[in-house]
Amino acid sequence: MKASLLLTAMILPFPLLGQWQSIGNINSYSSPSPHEIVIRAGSATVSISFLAPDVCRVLLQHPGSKGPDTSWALTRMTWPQVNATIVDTPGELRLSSAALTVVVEKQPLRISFRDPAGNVLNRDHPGKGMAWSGAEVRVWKSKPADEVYFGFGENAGELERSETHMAMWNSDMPAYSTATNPLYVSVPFFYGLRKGTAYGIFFNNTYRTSFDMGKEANDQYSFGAPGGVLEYYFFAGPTPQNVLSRFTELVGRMPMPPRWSLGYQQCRWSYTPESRLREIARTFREKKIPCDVLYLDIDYMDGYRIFTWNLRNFPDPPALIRDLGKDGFKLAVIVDPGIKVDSTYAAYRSGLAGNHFVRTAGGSVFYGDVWPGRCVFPDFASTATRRWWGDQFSSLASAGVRGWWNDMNEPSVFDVPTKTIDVNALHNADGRPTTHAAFHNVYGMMMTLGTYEGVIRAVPGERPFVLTRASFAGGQRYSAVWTGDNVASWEHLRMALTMCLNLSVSGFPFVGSDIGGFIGYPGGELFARWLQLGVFTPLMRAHSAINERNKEPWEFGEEFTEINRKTISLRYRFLPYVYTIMREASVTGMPAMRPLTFVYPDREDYLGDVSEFLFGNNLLVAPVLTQGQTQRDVKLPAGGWYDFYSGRRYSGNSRVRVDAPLGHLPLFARAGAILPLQQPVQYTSPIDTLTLVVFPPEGDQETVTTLYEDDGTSFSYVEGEYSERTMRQHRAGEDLRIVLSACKGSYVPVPRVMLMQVFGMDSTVAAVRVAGKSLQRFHAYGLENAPEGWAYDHTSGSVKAKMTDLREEREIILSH
Ligand code: MIG
Repeated sequence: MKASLLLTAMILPFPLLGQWQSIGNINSYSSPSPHEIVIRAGSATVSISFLAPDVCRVLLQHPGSKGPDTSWALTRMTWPQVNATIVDTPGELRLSSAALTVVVEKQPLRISFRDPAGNVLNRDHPGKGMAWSGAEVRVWKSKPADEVYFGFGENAGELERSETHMAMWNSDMPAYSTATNPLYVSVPFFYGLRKGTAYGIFFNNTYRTSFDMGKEANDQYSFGAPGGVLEYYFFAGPTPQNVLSRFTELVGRMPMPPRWSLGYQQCRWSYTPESRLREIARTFREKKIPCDVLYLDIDYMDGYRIFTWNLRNFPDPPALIRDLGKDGFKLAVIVDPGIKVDSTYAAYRSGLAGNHFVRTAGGSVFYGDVWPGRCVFPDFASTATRRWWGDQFSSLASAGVRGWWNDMNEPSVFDVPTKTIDVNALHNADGRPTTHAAFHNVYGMMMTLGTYEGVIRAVPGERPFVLTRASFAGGQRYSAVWTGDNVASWEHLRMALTMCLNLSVSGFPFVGSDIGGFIGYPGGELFARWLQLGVFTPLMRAHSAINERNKEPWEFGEEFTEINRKTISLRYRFLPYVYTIMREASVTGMPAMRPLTFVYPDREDYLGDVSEFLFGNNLLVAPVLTQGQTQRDVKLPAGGWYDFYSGRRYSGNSRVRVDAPLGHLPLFARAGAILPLQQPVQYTSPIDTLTLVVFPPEGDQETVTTLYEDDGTSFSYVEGEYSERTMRQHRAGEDLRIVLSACKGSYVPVPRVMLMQVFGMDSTVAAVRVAGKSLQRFHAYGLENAPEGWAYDHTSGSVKAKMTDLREEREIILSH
């Protein structure tokens, strides 16, 4: 008994409860505007306000809090006035919008959120509620037994997080495991899900926040931080998609990445000297394995001095990059934050002269060891420093570098016991001195901001591609994320998928893992399977640690080379779809990779199994994640589904077993979808053949799919220079009617052929009419050489139609 009590005390994530001061009774309140109440309760002040009918902000200020933080995460600061009413009764205050009622009990102050029907969505724990202890803040919430949680940014464990404890503190954790926490990226945001209804909470605090989701006691959960204010945003849902839409409205969404960054990317630590890099480039082209991006890791630099070249190994970078460019490659290089202490090194000198480095509490420059030896660290909290940092990119950019890999930006420091900058060190933060304890979690994100803006200045008019290891809520505004130093194991393949999904539902759509594993050797089978998953992770990049055997896609023997070529080619065929999905993410916040739980919150069986997921709304991906497996089970959601390759139709809400031999990635298209694909290419080049693979809808439903295109590199899409069309389809009896809308936007793709492949139609189709005119009918083999026409292809059981792609609206009818 005694021993177990002691144990409980030891594992409590906070000092004993007695030291916490829970918020007490309400003394008075005011209402500075109709959608806001400000409550005095003892020495504390609580502000509750609506940003939107379904978004509510709660802010606690207590005697120990130092006022609101600089808000690093938020982008949207002004929201329209929300119609709300305030009702004051002896026992409680109610603040209601059309979508949400906040009930504040007065004695003591406890908050609950209710839907318009009065159902409680979330409530403070009656015994504790909001509390503080010195500078620490925490809130305890009631946890219904059937409520589950997901989100929380980068996490290698299960998607569902109830009964776990998590901290957020960006950390360099090579060879992490499912239990390693924290990792590189912090997103203090989560979903609560109960009986199919979701709400979301964003804890807007950059300190080392912690989340106890019912581990401490199973009737409650809590979140808090050792400093800063208790400020959180409550999103009423009721779907996870509603929650994510509002969360990303608050913290921002991803701008469109350059199209080439959605091609295959090849990295290793390190391709050096330049002859090795050229050999890699040549091998891709010789072996006809598509690839867009090659990387240089830390060894391209002169003694790890950021923004320099080792001119012995890379004597003429512009010439090298020009040659790579002729073969269709872009070059990305790594940059670390640590600047080598060296009075002959320009970046060190100018950074010191401009006072751009982090200082200790005592006011001297903070030093720490990283790759270059003794280093100083740019203070990314200050605008002037981010500008100085960004300006350093001009020479790399003018040499032709186009990808910016931001590593070690937790930041990772080798020789300090805490492995990072001292928490008492000071960031200037534009004249509002901020401790590293407060800034740590946003250090990486602000580095990516400095990088992103600097690169835009250096290469005006082009979208930057920035890739980062560390980031924070909202970091998707500036950078893609990869999941750090993983291991070549089957378990890590599964972890890669979970981590990408966790990041995706936490606001980061542009994610990927080191394909094949960073540490260790995967062998052919694991590499091939990992690459297959990579087709449907937006960032498709293979990487390897130093001193590992070569792991390029051709390094596993001829049989695997063939499989890997086919896999990477599949990604390129899917690019129009992938690009459209990224556009959707940038406009709506919906990620490319969607756990089934996120889309079907009422299906409890999806919660514990993320081995299949949606890529966009119309494609179900069921990768093989287990050694030796050549078949797998798939739990198809409701509606109809088609095997993407064979066109075989499956009824939804079913469990099917499908073949998945080594070279095969099981994919299912949603009935009603039109998947836009393109011709095979060696690197992202304009679409000359647009293929629309049509999977007819169920019954007499009308369905809509979108195709989005733009020039792929500039910002002119923001001004409307894009091409967007909807593709509707609808069965009329046995017949099928497809309507391609006129293209919206001013971007005009190159003239091209459009191929349609329509599954789910029988061979008795007698005519295909396009805009009222009958197409000529061919035998399947005859269609190849005809400029227009149609055929029934008995081999694939599909109707194939060929025509010129036009920007006008067109109706296409398949009739019997
Ligand atoms: O301390 O630059 O996660 O991708 O290859 C290791 C060398 C530093 C860690 C990155 C990894 C990169 C490596 N870096």
